[in-house]
Amino acid sequence: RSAGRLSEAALNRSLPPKKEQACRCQPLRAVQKTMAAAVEAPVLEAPAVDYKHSLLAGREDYDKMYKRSIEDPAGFWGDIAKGYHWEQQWEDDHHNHNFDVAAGRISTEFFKGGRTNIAYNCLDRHVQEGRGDVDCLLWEANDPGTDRRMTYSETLAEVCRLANWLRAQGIKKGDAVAIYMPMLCELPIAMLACARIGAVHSVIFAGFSPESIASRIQDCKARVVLAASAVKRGKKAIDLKSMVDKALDVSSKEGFEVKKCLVCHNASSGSGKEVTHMKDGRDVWWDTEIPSQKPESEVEWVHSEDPLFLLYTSGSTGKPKGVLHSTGGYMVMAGTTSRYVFDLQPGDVYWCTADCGWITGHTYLTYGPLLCGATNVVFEGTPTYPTPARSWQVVEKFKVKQYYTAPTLIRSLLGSGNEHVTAHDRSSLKILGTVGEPINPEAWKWYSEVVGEGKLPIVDTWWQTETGAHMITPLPGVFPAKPGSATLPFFGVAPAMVNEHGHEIQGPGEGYLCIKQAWPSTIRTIFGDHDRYETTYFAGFKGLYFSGDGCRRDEDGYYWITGRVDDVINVSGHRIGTAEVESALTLHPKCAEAAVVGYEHPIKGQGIYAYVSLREGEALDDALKKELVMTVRGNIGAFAAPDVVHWAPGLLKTRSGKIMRRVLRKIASKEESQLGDTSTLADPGVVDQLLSNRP
Ligand code: 6R9
Repeated sequence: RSAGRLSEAALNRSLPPKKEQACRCQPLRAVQKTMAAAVEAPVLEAPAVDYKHSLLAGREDYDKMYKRSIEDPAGFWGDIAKGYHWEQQWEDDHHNHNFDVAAGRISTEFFKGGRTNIAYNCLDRHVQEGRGDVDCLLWEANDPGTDRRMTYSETLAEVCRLANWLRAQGIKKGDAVAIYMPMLCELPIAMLACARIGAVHSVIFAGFSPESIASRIQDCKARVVLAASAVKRGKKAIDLKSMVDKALDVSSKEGFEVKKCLVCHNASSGSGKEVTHMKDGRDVWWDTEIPSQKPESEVEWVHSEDPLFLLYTSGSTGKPKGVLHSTGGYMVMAGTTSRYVFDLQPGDVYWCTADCGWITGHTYLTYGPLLCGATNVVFEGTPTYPTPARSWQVVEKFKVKQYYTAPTLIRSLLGSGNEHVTAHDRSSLKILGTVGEPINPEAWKWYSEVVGEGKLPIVDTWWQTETGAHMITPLPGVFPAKPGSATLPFFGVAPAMVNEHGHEIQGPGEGYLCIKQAWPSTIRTIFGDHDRYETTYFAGFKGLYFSGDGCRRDEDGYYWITGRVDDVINVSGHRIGTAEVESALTLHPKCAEAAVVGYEHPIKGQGIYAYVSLREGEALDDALKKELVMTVRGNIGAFAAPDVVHWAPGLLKTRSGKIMRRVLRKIASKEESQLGDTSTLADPGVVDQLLSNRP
């Protein structure tokens, strides 16, 4: 076995048999436990905030609109969609969906027959309406002191130049283009250029390893890669181009050739062009190719259901799934949620700290805010560099009005001293948002009291890569918040809370979180594997989309998300499939088998806990631990590196050979007094061994 990319064998081991029941859920009992813990935690009162939403007068407005959105989705979304430019009107019966596997192919259609272009709606529309001189992108480099402003007109011109270059490479509507870039203005520009010509972008977070890049490029067959030379994150300079080079070598050996790689030289990384390796005939520089292109380019009018992008995300089994979103519905829901949840209006300075490599950066950095004509902060660095005050320096500098971040950042800041926050003028802030994982009451409180001085609404937005846009979320000033609750469903979203038999629970209670009917930005398919799409999301509970999350609903109908109930762990708001980490670990020649679970981590939310059993005669010393961690970093990316490696002489299997993850989770979270029933274990003695050799 080479230390190469995930071998077929390794992948197959973790793939479910076809049509296996989708939900490898934790039993509701386990879910209820975590929920009980959440409920027992002191319930905080949210301060009454004085915020006037520009579109909704209050709860009654919301109730009325919500009711119509569920009863008449075609009419509701049709009216909203009129606010966007359509080159061709959609048909009268534009909205259809089937969420029931027994009734045939799972499908969702919105605005069928309509033709539009999301990049046109993000840029040209504003320029034509006289907002060309409004700032579109405000870029802040990793190191303070370097920044860049681009107006809507300038951004449009840059997008057109790149669109022309892509066309010159033979990229046409429907072709995939891979993007591996840090947070430079060129990243949203690259996404918009693809959208302009109808190409399907696949952004790969610039932290994934060459192996991960290679498998994504090959899965979507991207012939062109848009990349950057390097990036500095905090003090650390990272050579990104060499990662791409390795990925393209791997692909090439496996018979897939990328024809062109356009490389953006990132001067803020501190290194000159000469240190970047460029392969003759394949690699070209952005700054020699793009400036000479024409600043206008024809718009490709695409059908509403034509694909817009692919984004790979981890599931509970197998290799990452290429989540596919289509154009019209995604556009309307991205724009509408941005407009209502952030109350975004043209010219508002808005900052989302997410990277475009994840869904939040797609919907709430590139598309949603630009559809609203907002001024978007694009931040290259880490929000705690050079000091924990950086976020608030940037807020003060650009006069940010809406700030959207992840609980993990809030947790890391709250320990580093309030003076970092209070020393900076935050009077421009009007709305604070969070996303990515459940926010604990302590973090909520600090965000509200210290950052918001008790005066700002907090929007705790629950959604997923698959949902494309906010699903359950507060609307500022419209209904009262409860710290830790994502509150109520957005327009068009019909949640269902079900028990393990798929029966819907009415009123207050606890269960698995599903959605009953299609919303405009519903995931349309898993690229290249519609079967897996149906099995993963729709086969578990009849007629419902299953989110993979557990939730509780209180007497006011508010939803409290309790986290994943499948084998997906959420590390600093990043989804990681335990199966992927296990496959990577077993690539190490000394590792016989691995089982990975999540455990509570004070900053990251969840940490990665890896149990490994070794080949005959091997012992787990510090050097081997390091090698195992490096194997994961090399095969997936640094963010998936296990926090704990625990030597397991046996992996706690039942007599039928199933790993008892429930017990492994308990041991990882040091709750050995609550191991529960272990009588079905093939060798119950392993439990004691595991407890006695804790790392
Ligand atoms: C947008 C995004 C999705 C998973 C999701 C859930 C968790 C996201 C949350 C939240 C509690 C919130 N999650 N937002 N949990 N409260 N406000 O993060 O997409 O990367 O696909 O992750 O994240 O567990 O299922 P994605």
